[in-house]
Amino acid sequence: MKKNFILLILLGAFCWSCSESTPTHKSVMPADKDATPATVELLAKLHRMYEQGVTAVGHQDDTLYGIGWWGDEDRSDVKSVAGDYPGVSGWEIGHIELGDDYSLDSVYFPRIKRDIILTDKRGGINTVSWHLRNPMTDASAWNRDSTKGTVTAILEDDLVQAKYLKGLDRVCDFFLSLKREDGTLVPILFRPFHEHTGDWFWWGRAWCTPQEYINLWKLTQEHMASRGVHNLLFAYSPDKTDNSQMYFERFPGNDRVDMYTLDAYHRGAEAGEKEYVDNAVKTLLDLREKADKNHKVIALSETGLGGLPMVNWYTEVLNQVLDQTRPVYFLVWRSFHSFSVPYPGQASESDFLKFTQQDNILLQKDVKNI
Ligand code: BMA
Repeated sequence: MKKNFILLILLGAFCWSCSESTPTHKSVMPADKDATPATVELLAKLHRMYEQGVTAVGHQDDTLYGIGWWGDEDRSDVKSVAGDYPGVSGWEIGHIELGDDYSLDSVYFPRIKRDIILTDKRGGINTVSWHLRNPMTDASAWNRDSTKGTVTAILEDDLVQAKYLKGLDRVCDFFLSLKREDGTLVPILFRPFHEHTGDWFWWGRAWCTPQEYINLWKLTQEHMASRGVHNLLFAYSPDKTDNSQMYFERFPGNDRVDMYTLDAYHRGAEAGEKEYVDNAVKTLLDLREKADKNHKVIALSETGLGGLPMVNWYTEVLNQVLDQTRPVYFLVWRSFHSFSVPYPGQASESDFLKFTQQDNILLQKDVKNI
């Protein structure tokens, strides 16, 4: 009897510690408390991926264009080489805030909308970035010194704020237009004001205070919610930093963020390999520790080696990062003026195929089934 009693106590303590330290994906809710069921399910899927230690392949503008083609129906360099679309598809909506018909990357918005809906239907995950123009000066997202003070102006100057919110309304309309066949909305992983630890965008570190950045995030999130947009998960997405203090310096809070993600590129081919791997591993391990405490997941939201001058980059370099850190996805940028996924005939083709055939690397069908 006494033995059973002790066993019961031990079992109880064990279960209690499990529920304390590893809440199941079912218990994790999006930052948006009114998130749609599909958005809640997308977050649950990301947590399942995290728990299972798998990583989805991601590619920006994957089905829009590639090396040697533009605008073909449902073509994809990833699919041509690896047999399936990427698990995560990234899209860019810069210039939608202006009311333009096409993006800053010259893609018509109806085509982006079509491909997001199609990706979702096939079971893939969609993520969106937004290189919006400066609402104070009308200059591009990329910083000029004259853009200093833009975030302050959005927060404090009624006219600039009204212009920013008018642009944001167009973003809201776009997200609210992404409908599944049953009329519910496609869930999106939104990555606003990314790479703000650098100073190349007008929302960057050099041009506003931490509190101003956080207030811009809040203003944006609250305005979108007030417009009825509830199909978003929010990714906090700094560029590579020296330490996690800098990473979290402008963090809007765990109640406003669903994922900790990192943009970190491999530059300089062989010469830059160690720096890239060491920095990405260190940062992602730091993020994992914090993510585990705060019930978040981590991702490598932008990465790649432009032009793939190292033929076995995927199996020999990227794998070093992924094997040590297991982000839920990595995403390489668009195949336009450069490329970080191979295309048929390119030298890294067989390496990429070998890489994607690993059990813990997911393409679209794998993501669908998880
Ligand atoms: C950058 C470049 C630009 C592009 C921008 C937004 O990294 O690829 O050409 O306009 O991303 O997609």
